[in-house]
Amino acid sequence: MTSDFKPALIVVDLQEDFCPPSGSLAVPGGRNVVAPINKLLELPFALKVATKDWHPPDHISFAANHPGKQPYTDFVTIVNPDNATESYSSRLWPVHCVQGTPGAELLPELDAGKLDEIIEKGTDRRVEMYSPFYDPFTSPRVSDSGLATLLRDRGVTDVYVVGLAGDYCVKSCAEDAAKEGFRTYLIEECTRAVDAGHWPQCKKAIEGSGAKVVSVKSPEVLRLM
Ligand code: VGL
Ligand code: ZN
Repeated sequence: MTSDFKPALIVVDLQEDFCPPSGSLAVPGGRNVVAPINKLLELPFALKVATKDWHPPDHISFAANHPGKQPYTDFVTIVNPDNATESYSSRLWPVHCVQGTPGAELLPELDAGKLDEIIEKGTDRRVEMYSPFYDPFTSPRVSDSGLATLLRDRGVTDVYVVGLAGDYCVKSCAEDAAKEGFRTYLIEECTRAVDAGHWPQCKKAIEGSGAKVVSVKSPEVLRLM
């Protein structure tokens, strides 16, 4: 492979709580992405990273931490703890991926022995963080996982994104990777959405950020074989 092509694979949040049969925030068909992702892990990526949603029990995104609010239906306004003029509205979720619990484990059928790094995200109780890079605030940023620095330090040029959930963390990962200047590909067969009906709209937003949504049979993937 030429030096102007150093591909990284980012496997987003392939954790028990995002999968049937017992995940608290199970994404329909979530487990079906493991087999094609294990095939990708055989390919000569320069760097293979998995991310884990890794929340403290009092995380702001859990409906249970907001009396009277219901998961999937209610939203809260999240204010930047360091700059009250910045805020965003964010969906509330069932309790999921609490640090150290079985639901936060990577799926056992994932070929985790092939991973080079595991990045934890969503660790600051005060902010939602779908992106494995950083939270949505900018001045100042509240939480940064160090992923952009890791990719740059390793000389990565191209980022391939897969995992769960397509319409939340995978989408944010692809958008931020493109924003950080990496050629970015989201491999469509290797993700599933929380709301499958919103996926076409999500794809447009992802492509609008400069990332490409591709198939496992696309030239962008085949060039790795
Ligand atoms: C995710 C909702 C809440 C994800 C994480 O990994 O897509 N979605 N936390
Ligand atoms: Zn989460």
